[in-house]
Amino acid sequence: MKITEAKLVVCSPTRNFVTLIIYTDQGIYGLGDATLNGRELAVATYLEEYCIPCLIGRNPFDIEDIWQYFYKGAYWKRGPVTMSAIAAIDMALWDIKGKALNTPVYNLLGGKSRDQIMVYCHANGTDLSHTLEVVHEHLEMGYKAIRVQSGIPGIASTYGVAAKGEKYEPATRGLPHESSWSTEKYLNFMPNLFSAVRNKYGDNLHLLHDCHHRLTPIEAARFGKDAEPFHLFWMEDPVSEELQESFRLIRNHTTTPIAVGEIFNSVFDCNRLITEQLIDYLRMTIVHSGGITPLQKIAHLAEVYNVRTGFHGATDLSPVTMAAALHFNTAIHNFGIQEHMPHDPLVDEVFPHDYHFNDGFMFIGDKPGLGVDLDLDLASKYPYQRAFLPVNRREDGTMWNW
Ligand code: KDG
Ligand code: MG
Repeated sequence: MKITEAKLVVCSPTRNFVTLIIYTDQGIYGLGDATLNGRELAVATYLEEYCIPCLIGRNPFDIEDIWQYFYKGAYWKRGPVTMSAIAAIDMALWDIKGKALNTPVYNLLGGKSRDQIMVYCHANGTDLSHTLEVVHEHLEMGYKAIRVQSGIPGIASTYGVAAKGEKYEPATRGLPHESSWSTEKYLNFMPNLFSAVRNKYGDNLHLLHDCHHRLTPIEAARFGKDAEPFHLFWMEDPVSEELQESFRLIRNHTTTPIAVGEIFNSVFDCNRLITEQLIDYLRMTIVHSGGITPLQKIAHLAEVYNVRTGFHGATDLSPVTMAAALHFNTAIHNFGIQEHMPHDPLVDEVFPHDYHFNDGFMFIGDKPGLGVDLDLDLASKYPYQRAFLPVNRREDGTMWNW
């Protein structure tokens, strides 16, 4: 089998997605997600200019060699743009291989370790009582695990919270929105929120929270200690994660489990976190980490150190990534949980897929390959529109992590 052509589809059915389609001489094609929120065209150009010409004529079954060709062979290793581009190629090749062998991708990754994938959803409220209402709505939908984010008294806007009645979406059209931040107000408020959720809904619900990179290590240690009575499933991204040893300090102070990694793109972002057992859940995602091929190696390393997966699954990852993640989660032993932020129904129409949600779990179908397609006609009706993630400043105006 030979790769004959590859093309990119950049579309915006409510939000931007970049999709790579690789075609072969046997009529089989594969899909890969290349979406990097707020930087979509950088990845599209990288693929178009530097990767696609080198793919033509290659045997799509040579997944490992093709991966190394684009990783080692580029000389300029790592980084989210490069790794998202390689991920798209890698996903598409696994899709092709599954279709060619007439089997779902999970069978190529070791077979089924489980039949259902526990997911967590987002309950975002403008204030404490609104958040409690939204938690209730999600419990009614059957979710067993819920991430709670809330507006904080005294801060105009914060991560993860939309205006009342609106759906939260990280990127917005126009120039970047500026939000403001107070660590003090946040740290004082959050334990009240967790306490209110536990008082109202009891102990069985898995409760999660995303600090979104905003604390220092000692502040994160306080956060984790204050959260201990409410036994969170995890605290996510407590600190900015460039410095892996930060997590040792947090770890030394608290038993609240730690999840990190949605902005990682290589094993070298998390090797110490894993081998020194400084975290509990790895949040890397297939699209931003170079694809299924390297993540399989990372997950196997993590298994040795009792670190489980909890892959990123926000709306900026397309249904192609969700399908790939569900195959992956089905196969690996050390699966923990999968994030589920449902796509707009239009996105599901543009990307028809073979997975579904029911009563707190996701189920992958048994179509060959990844089991996801792209409706090219429909996609062409929604052209790319530039959008940005917000930026964040402390109350005195200092730039801070968003
Ligand atoms: O594009 C950025 C979002 O995907 C990210 O902010 C979402 O933190 C996030 C999460 O946990 O889903
Ligand atoms: Mg997050």
